[in-house]
Amino acid sequence: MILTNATLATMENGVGLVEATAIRLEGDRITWVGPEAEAPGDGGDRIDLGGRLVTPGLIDCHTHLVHGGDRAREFEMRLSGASYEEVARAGGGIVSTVRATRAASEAELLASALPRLDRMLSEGVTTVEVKSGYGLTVADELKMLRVARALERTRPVRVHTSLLAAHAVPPEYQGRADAYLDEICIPALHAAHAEGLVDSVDGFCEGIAFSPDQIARLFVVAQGLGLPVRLHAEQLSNLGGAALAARHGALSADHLEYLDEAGAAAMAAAGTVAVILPAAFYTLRETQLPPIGLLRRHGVRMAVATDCNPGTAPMTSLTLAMNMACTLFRMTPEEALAGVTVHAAAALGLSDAGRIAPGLRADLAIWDARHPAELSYRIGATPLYARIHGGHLDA
Ligand code: DI6
Ligand code: FE
Repeated sequence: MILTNATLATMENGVGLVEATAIRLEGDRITWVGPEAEAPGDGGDRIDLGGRLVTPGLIDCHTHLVHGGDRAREFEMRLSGASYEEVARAGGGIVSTVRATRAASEAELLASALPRLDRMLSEGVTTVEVKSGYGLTVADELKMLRVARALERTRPVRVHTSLLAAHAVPPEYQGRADAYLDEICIPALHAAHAEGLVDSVDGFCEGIAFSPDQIARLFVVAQGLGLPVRLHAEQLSNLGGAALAARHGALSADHLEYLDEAGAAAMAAAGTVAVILPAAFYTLRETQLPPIGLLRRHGVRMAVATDCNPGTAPMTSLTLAMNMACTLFRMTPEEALAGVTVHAAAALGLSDAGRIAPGLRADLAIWDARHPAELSYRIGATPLYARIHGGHLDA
């Protein structure tokens, strides 16, 4: 297939916008990119894009897409004044999704995740990260990861899985977080790894979840298995989670509203990507802004993701996350686009996606737009024209 008359955002050296270009795709790879006039004349379908913008397929690098139930009632509670921490301490929050997820079969979890995934694909997403973390038993964490893998067999999308057994201490281990780590998280990690279900290991480092020492214990086991780590850090308070993640060579540290200078410097030194999650900030009506200027100053790469989850981010729109990152956090539209392409790929440790260049995967989004700023600018309307995953144009 040869795409002609395209305006490319290659995401190489910044946005890298070039007009009147052509791209040749063979199998699941991009094999040639260059000026229209030099486009190879050999066979294949030629598709004239009429000057439309082409970006790498979007990458949503932080989601809790697979989960049981919903939390609309908790939304109402918070509207009448309860804080996220109060809801959690009252047995709601993450733990109520744990009940619903444990009660659901793999088939039920898959069926409830697919409509959410389809909404993401309809906005040009070609790779999605999916976390466990609502099972909190060995069997239920593995069940969630199997469903995440099944998504990839059911839809044209690449799935990266993260084991997030260290998401919350379940009621049966209340006050015994270390025992939960030893008896559930670490055995779940070994079992999931043995089944090939886990691409990276995540945790929630927070007063209502796990301490830095506990997360460090888990990370040592992950690294022993050769698995990369990432961390929900500095979301509600500063426990030094970002620096801890960086010390373990984490791919990413995520949320980061309460990140300080030492944390940013540690992330920069380790090459850890900052994953910015504006939907959770918005839903919790947080007022502490993530320190975007500090991250820029230290040269920390910033990704942007939906955090799609039933509690703090009931959102499937990655382009709305881009809009929020710009409007709420003052990221630029170019930073937002890098955040869902090249830097999101880095957050997942992927070197063959997130840019447009020969040799990379043929994952592309084609937009009814001429300029990248249009993707962040619109609210609730995504100008996707077509999506290409692994060289296949969606029907
Ligand atoms: N931080 C979040 O924003 C989500 N998980 C986390 O560690 C919230 C998950 C939930 O409330 O269900
Ligand atoms: Fe999250």
